[in-house]
Amino acid sequence: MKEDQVVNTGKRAGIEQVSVGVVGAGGMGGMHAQNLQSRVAGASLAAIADVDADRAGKIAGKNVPVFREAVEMIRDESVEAVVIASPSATHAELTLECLRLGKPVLCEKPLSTTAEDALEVVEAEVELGRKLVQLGFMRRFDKQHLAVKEAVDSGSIGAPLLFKGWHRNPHIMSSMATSESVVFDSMIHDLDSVRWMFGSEIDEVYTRGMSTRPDLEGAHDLQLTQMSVGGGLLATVEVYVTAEYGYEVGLEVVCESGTAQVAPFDEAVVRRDAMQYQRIHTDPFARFQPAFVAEMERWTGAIRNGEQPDGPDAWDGYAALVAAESCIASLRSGSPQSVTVPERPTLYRGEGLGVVR
Ligand code: ISE
Repeated sequence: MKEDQVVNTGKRAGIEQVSVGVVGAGGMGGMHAQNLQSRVAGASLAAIADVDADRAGKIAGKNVPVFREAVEMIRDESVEAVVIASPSATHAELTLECLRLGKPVLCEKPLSTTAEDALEVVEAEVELGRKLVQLGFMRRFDKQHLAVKEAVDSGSIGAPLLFKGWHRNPHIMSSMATSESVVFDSMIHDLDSVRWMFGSEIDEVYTRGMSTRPDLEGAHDLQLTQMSVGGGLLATVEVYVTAEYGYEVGLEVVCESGTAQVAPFDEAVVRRDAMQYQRIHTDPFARFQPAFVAEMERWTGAIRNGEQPDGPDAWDGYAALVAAESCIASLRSGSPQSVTVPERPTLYRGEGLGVVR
């Protein structure tokens, strides 16, 4: 693709298939690559980049080129749009490279490992004057989370009061062996869910935690965060990354005259031998498969139509990181911490999935 033919300015509106390059062949990158190869309408896997070429090659198969260097793949003319699913510390710099080239980018959470670096991405996009970045907050595309938000926004159960979330992984992943990585890699989803569900910024957080096993060397694998939101609402979020029994993301929003909550599990209940059984998910890929496909189709659909993405954006990625850093400060200090997010730039005030009032 010629660099002047930026797909999202409408110059190439009406393109049939968006050719997407994926950076990272690990769990998330592999899942996105496979979705692009077989589930996402209107897009295809153009290339995959990973330092482990064998791992990337296993996903790519015969016809998809494999790159060792992410930047080389991003710059390749065959790549019209980019999914970044490499280690979190590389997200901001690779997103900036996509912005420099005018290429739409779906960046997995977190946008960066610091709010400061995420702000650099926001500033680069504001400078560009149009949005190219969508963040991988896929819960916003989960049918159950959308149904809860619809019930809350409808006013049919009164004004929202309290967000109660719980987020459990069966086991800690090697890259998540610190209290900080539990916040940046896991709790970041819950912080975005609170902002999105209430359409407001988080004002204050109070995070406490415990280390449930000696081999974690003090890392808080179970954390509880209380929040005040949007000048008067409340939220509590439990994140437990060594829950063992399975993978579960729960949510209940308590409103004035009712509540809305995601169903525990959407699997059949089997009764046998005076017992009943229901399968529980063991990873996010199974639980959120439809949401991952929906977020990708929303993103590539906007590209095909020559429009800016309207999903969770770089500002959402930045604001969640500001809150995450306050959670870490609270965990360390043992006291509540305020969350100070500057005024939202005009670029991020449009209507759409990503809007937080
Ligand atoms: C993982 O990186 C994800 O993004 C999952 O959605 C989340 O539930 C999990 O806690 C993270 O480790």
